[in-house]
Amino acid sequence: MRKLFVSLAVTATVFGIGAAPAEAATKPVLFTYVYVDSPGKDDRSAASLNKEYFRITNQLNRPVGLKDWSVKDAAGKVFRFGNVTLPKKGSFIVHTGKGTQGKPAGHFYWGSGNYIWNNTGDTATLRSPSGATMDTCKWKKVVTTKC
Ligand SMILES: [Ca+2]
Repeated sequence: MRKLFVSLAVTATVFGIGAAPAEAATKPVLFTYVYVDSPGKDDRSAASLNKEYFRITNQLNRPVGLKDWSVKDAAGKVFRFGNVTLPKKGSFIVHTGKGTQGKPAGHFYWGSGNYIWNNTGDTATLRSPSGATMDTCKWKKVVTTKC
């Protein structure tokens, strides 16, 4: 076993794998947009709730499985992804209201009966299944936030 590790270490050095690859410096998946203020009156209708949403984007050149990845607001409300895979360089949009997961393609639904993202300030936190923070997006006023 020890011999195998040594051999791998040497191989890694020779091919430069030991050095941090460019990809490691990049967040694999990050928030690229949070549409915090649903247009029109906040009447909690399905259409209005679903016009509030966030978007995450895969920065990598390979797909990323999102099973049990979660997104949390500052109040502790949590959305958890099911067994879905974010395509390489692809994006998913998660709407606040109800809908059929994955329909249309790339669209998911928090399933909430009320708004999630506070217009006047909030923080979105993306976590991997281990609980590691992968990205955060903060805002302090009514904006269409580009993260
Ligand atoms: Ca809102």
